[in-house]
Amino acid sequence: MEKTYIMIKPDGVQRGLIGQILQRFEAKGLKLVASKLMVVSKAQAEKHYQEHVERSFFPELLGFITSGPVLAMVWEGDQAVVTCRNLIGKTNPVEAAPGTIRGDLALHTGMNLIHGSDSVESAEREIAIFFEQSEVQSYTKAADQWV
Ligand code: DAT
Ligand code: MG
Repeated sequence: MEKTYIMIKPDGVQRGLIGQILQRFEAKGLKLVASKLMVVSKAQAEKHYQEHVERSFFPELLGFITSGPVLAMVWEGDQAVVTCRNLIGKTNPVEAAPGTIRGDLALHTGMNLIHGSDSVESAEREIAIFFEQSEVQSYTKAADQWV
């Protein structure tokens, strides 16, 4: 089953949006298989955002993502990567469709509430930055057959 790395960023934690964001993933029928509230280290942030190292906003991005606790998670399901990206919406909340997390709850690119892996390869890489294998659960949900 496909897994994806999802992270509620410091703005989402500070704004008290954890509950309503998680509700959207649960309601969709995805399965939570790992989660922890943690402060991202500079080394983890640099690895996680390595594709953006040359961008002008990189220092700001590192400062932001390490500025307070995040909720790091792994969600599992059929096509979990693209499904979660669709729930999250476009990077710039101005362009994110209503009904998406960023479209409904965010205003600015720099404070867009949540991260979701952009491919299966990215998901595997990102999950390994934030979780030990033993922290990722494998279990059956009775409702899975109804989703
Ligand atoms: P996404 O988070 O949708 O995968 P991304 O990988 O292109 O988007 O960028 C990672 C994060 O970097 C993004 O969520 C917010 C920040 N970011 C992207 N483009 C930016 C820009 N032009 N100015 C400031 N921050 C930006
Ligand atoms: Mg990205």
